[in-house]
Amino acid sequence: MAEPAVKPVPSHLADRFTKLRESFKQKYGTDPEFFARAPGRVNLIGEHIDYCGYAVLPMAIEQDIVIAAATTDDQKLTLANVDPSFSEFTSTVDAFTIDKSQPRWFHYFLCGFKGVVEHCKIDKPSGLNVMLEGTVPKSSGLSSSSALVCCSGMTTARANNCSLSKKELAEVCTWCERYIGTEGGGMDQSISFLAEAGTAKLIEFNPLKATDVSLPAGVVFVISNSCVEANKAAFAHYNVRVVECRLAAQLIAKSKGLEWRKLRKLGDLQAALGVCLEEMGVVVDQLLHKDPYSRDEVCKELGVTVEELQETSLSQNTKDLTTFQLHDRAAHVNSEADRVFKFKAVCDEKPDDAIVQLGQLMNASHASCRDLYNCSCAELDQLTQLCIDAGALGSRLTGAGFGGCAVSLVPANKLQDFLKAVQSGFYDNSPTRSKRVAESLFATQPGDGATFFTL
Ligand code: ADP
Ligand code: NG1
Ligand code: MG
Repeated sequence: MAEPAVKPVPSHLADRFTKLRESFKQKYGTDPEFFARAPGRVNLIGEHIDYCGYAVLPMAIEQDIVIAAATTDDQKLTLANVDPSFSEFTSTVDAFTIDKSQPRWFHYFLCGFKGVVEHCKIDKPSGLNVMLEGTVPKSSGLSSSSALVCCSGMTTARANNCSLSKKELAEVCTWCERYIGTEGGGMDQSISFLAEAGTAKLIEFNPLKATDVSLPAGVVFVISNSCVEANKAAFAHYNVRVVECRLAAQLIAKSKGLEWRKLRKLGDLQAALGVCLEEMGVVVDQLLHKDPYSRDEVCKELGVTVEELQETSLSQNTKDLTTFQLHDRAAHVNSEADRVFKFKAVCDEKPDDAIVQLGQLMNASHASCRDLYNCSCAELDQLTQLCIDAGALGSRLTGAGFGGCAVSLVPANKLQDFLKAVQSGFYDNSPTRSKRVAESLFATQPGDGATFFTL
């Protein structure tokens, strides 16, 4: 597979890139050598299952992170942001730390930088002057963090003349974003690199594979932001879910006589058991109880001490957890994985009621995220219901949740009425939300993946 394409700046982005180039020049006194662009994404279906090894179905959005960069020969990294609320960071290329306990914007850049330097075994990384601009709403489930990490990774590769394919970059950026502390599954980085304009993608993992999914005609996907921010690295909620899924897999593996320590994903457990998703649902119901598990019970079932449990299964910010919800998390993952394949099948086969079926799958996904995965919030539940009342065929939270955006499937001929109703129902009556309505409520098309732009 090819490296990210190098293209001239397209005419519709000319003004934006001219401004970015001027900001760069003002700060550093030279022109940038190149621009890198990595998009955010909206996940249409398949939430919180990538880290369990299951396929997901996202598309890239127009909003992105763009970096103007130039190499330097002084081994210095200078990271500046056009948004003055993100203060400048400087360091030498080999003397920085990524502080998981206090994630700052430049730590995401450093994740991508460190990942590529390690992967390509670059002895003496080139110094870099960077000016960054982002349009992905932050901490809103549209993956601003991964767009930033991906943009940094590709910038670092190019600055050091390392040729990495889009797939390699996706894989490197998946593991290196974990330096910030979140144990993500790879959906965001994969779609940021592998997206193509005009098509959503089924993303499968291990091995990484992206397959076109052609969406039915006559409908549009609309994003609406609940305006509740949820920073995934600053709080443990995200990793708690990852760990609960891991323990669910390990407890089932143990009771089935499998080597449980090696099994870390529900998808791998399913493969080891050689059962289909439906049968896997039965296994989950039979072997896990609905009440939360105490840490002592988990240790007893696995036959380990608390210290061993921390070592084998928990992460830094989840090591002190004392209760785990296992049944409901595994039940969500299992049913959500199934909905992804159903969604893809409806898109491929396009039955007469395709759009109605897609809407129903999205609604079921939201209900499962809300009731089994507990990753919605009151504002998102209100917003998705309002979207349905305003004419959407389906509406669900997108991304990690706990706040952030909903995605709704809307008949194209009802789009204007839909936007009006959601604006008046959710945004107009709140001064903070109404200020942000333009960037918070918009229709979106499947966008292109990461590219370099030349001056
Ligand atoms: P998301 O759902 O958007 O990926 P995360 O909580 O994972 O949310 O990441 C959000 C963090 O990414 C922000 O707190 C900030 O540190 C960083 N970030 C995102 N966009 C930008 C930007 N334009 N400039 C600087 N940092 C950004
Ligand atoms: P967001 O909400 O964009 O940070 C996160 C994860 C994904 C995936 C989704 C939930 C990272 C980088 N991203 O996305 O891998 O698990 O939540 O489906 O951890
Ligand atoms: Mg993120």
